[in-house]
Amino acid sequence: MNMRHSELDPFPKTFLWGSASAAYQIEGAYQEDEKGISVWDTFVKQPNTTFKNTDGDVAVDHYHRFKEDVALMAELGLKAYRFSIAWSRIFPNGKGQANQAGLDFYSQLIDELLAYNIEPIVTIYHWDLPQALQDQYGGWESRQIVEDFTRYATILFDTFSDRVNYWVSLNEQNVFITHGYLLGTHPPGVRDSKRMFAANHIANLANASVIKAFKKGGYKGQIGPSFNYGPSYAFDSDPLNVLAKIDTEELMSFFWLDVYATGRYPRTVMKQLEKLKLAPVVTEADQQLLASGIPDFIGLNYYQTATVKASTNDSFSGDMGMNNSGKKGTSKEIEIPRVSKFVKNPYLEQTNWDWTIDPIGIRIALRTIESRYRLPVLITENGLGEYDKLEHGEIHDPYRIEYLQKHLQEIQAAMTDGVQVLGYCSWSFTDLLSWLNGYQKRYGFVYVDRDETSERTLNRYKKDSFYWYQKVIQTNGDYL
Ligand code: BGP
Repeated sequence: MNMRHSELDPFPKTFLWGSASAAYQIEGAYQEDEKGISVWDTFVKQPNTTFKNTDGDVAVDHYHRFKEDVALMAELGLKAYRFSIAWSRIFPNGKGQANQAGLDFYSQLIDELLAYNIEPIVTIYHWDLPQALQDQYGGWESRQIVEDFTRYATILFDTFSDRVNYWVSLNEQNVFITHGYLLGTHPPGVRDSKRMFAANHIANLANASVIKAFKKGGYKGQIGPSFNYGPSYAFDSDPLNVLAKIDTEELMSFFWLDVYATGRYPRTVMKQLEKLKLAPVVTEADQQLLASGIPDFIGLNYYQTATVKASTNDSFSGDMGMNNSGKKGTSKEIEIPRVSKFVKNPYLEQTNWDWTIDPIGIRIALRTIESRYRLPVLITENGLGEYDKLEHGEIHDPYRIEYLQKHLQEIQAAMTDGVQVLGYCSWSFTDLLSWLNGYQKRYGFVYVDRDETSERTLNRYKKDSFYWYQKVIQTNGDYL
């Protein structure tokens, strides 16, 4: 319902005001201290895979500057910080003997955070699979990975769960699987829908296996996957378009969320996949594993919504025509054959990368998760990627403040509605490497002086949004 600001419940005292990052996008030091090579280290070196061929070899050098970065987090007043662990720092070859230097790095980072009372939220997997496992058995296409991923996660639980209370199992399985195996825009660059659904099922098993191991091990704390969920709207009340909206959400969202939260695939999607001979092999033992890996919370990564019309087209081009250049209006219309065509929403603005800006969409996402699964939600990503300008040591980013403020107001409204939200991690804390969009698409509260062509000084500068979020946290959200 429509609520006035004065009618909103205050944020709970325990609300985790946070911000987020991922190892490959910030750390750099890609070959230091025995770190192994990941599939991203390899993929970005192939020409034309990323904007201006950018890579994360140095990224924003967080590996060497983490103390400076954590001090900035403390100055901002963060209550939580979500980061990911690079699997290939812990197991350079994906398995075998753990690398002490890798464990030490994250141990120091966790201690540094705790020294400032910042709650670490640890993502176990944010896309940087050890290349060795890709080479040995095809990574996510082999069931062997279930065991290796579980062993890797268990080492992390054993080493850090005395200090870590929140764990994210897989980050955006829907994104790394569809981009990696259908669109070919992420490693391993495959375009094959049958292989995609098979790899996706294995990733589901790995996710459930790690959650099961966490629960069985009796570790304290909570665990859940982070999922990139943007609700879909029907373009209008034409029943065909409303049906297209339902089909789109089942195929693009509930196909994952249902498995996480209930251990079962949505029947409607599976039936279609079986007809098309695209369904993964799901055994009785698989069903049991999925049912025994139900998370404590759903991690929500929310950026935008989609608006759809029905599609009558038969074939899929496999070309999403994404705008990775930051030139507004250059993305192509996406169409899922016989399901839906993605169209512009006349009510909503878009960013320079053609991402729709829709604060109410996050409330709709939260409400949907609550009514469908009744699980608490930890917002693990939300933010605005835009050009920022450093002038005389300052960065004025009122657009980012407006974006974050409106989304947080809708989150507060969703909580007032009855959704259980544990916390909010903006994307991102410092500027960082955007996987396919280089360094010019900036998300941080902290500007980092580097671009696609030069590492420059890598100095950090606080943006206006830094001071704004500082006030929001100081007042526990009253300032919103
Ligand atoms: C999510 C990823 C993040 C981050 C973010 C912004 O999908 O989990 O790692 O990159 O999106 O996306 P982009 O960098 O493409 O703008």
